[in-house]
Amino acid sequence: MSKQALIIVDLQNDFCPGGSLPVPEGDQIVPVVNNLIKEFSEAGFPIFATRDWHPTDHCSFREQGGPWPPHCVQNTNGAEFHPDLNLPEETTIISKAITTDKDAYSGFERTNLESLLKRSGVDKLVVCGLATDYCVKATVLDGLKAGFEVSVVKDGIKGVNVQPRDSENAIEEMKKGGAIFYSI
Ligand code: VGL
Ligand code: ZN
Repeated sequence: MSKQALIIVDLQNDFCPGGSLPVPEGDQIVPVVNNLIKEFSEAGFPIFATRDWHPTDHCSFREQGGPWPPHCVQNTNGAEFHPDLNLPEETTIISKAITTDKDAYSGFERTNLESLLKRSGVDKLVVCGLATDYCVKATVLDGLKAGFEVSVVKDGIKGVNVQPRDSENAIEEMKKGGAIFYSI
């Protein structure tokens, strides 16, 4: 039987309405993600939550010449997970883009996520979170490249849409890479 893991991508305050880099309606996925958490906890499957965890002078911030306003600065409220997210104590937290000089959209980029998953015998990932067109897309594509079967929960993701079709295009790209989309 396949062993699944739930990967919750960057469901942090700064990516929700009221945050510094808000994904429109980003907070609306929280109840869906909480249902997934319940399902995975009851099945005894592991849960991973990635987080953007930037230093104050991170290279992706505009002041440093990057594309984004400051967001998810280490140890600030904006970097906290959404307060209504019911993360169990056993959740493994994966911090990414933690140094000044490099950005990382994927939860696999310069983290130990792949080795943790493989060490625990996981072969299938269920992915949800923010943002569809950046960190969800990058994490899904890297998961496929690493050899995992990857499903994405359609009502458990939301996109930034800097350009109006960005999320749609990201979904197409993930599907082309082999990801399966479903709704709960
Ligand atoms: C993200 C923009 C900048 C994301 C992170 O989590 O999708 N987007 N940093
Ligand atoms: Zn970031």
